[in-house]
Amino acid sequence: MLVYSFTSAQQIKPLNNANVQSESPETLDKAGLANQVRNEFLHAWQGYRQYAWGYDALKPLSKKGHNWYAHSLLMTPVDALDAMLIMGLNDEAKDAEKIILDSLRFDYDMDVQNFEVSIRILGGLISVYELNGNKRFLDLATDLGNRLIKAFDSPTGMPYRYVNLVTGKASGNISNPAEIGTYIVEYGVLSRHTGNPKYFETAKKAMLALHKLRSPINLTGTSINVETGEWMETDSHISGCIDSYLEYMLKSSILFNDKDMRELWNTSIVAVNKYLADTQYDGFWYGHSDMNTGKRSATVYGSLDAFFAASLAMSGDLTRAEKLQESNYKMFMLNDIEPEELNYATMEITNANYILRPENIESAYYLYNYTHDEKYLRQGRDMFQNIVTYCRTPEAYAALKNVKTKEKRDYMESFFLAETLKYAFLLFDDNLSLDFNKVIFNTEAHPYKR
Ligand code: DMJ
Repeated sequence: MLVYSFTSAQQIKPLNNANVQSESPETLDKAGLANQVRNEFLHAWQGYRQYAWGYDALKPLSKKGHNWYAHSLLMTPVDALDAMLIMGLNDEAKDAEKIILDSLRFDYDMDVQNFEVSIRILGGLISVYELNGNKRFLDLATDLGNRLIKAFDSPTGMPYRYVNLVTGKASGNISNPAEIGTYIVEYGVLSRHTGNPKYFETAKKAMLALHKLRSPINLTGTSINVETGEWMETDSHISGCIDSYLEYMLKSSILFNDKDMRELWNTSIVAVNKYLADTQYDGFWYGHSDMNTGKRSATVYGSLDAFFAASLAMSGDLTRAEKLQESNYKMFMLNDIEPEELNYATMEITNANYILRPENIESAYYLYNYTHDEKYLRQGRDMFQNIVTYCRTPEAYAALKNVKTKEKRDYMESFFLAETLKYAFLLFDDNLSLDFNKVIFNTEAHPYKR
């Protein structure tokens, strides 16, 4: 395995793994690394700025813009703006603020995915409002919230997956726990700022409805009908489709001091640790099991699952969090870049994509804050530097189709700016641009004051 150490803003010096592990903490140049992350953020942003300005996202290889729907919702500028404010990129922030205030609107007759628009756009607008105090961002957030909330108009109170921004017509009755239970943080903060409790109450009602439908052994499955409450897929895990439902139980219990949400977390985490945690192979992992029987169905784990070390640490379970972060790092370094999914029993890759996901660096950031152990700084540095090595393009950053061949894919997700580089920056930032203990991040890394 090859990792790299930055000796100056642009100069990369290869190190071997043995050197990295035995390196003394003093040699870590945190300020230099924070500056390096900031420079790479600028590089990625400038690529978007030059080739995709006004679009939702950049296609970095074809150097074009891409919209998710018929009209742009300015996904990248909205998602990235609070990172610019945190990193002190004031000119870029002004530029992004201007395009948002001049042209972001939601009165388009189009169906949008409730979950993605909520965590990225609603979540981003609210955190920008908290950071810059400009009420026009809160007005935009409130307008969007009033359109999205119509998705919750189902017989169970669990939201549909899609909603039309103009008509309010919802669709997509087969959903999943993540797309049902990842609203309470944004909606709760929106309620706090508007004084209208309906957002928080609606999001909480959906989580409670879903929790009621858990199995007798307190697990949830992968997909469910929001009209009937019938489970469509009973596979249980901590990965995509379930992940942020668990995360939001814990985060909302802390952010709003909500005892019901704490109870949801307490009930769920016991079952997750009993039926999904797996220590029988080399390391500590969370696999898949049937939600009704608890029987192991697959020994797979991936880049999305890596968020869970952060949640465990936040819940106070540092023992499991640290063990899981060891596995996270091992997964990342297996091929220098983490795969979307691997079989932890054989260490074979089962999905070789890397779409610039943040969760592994996010967990290193949380672990560093809770333990102050410098090994998490080194983990973050190695992961960040490998991303620079393999995903950087002359214009911006690109996802990888295959972490073995390192073949690039023509897409740069907005969460690369909103999350991956923000967490990397905060991990190294000594100026405390953001005090970890005073905020709760939504699942897209948008911070809200506690
Ligand atoms: C982000 O949009 C969010 O972190 C979400 O909760 C999961 N997936 C991506 C990043 O991987």
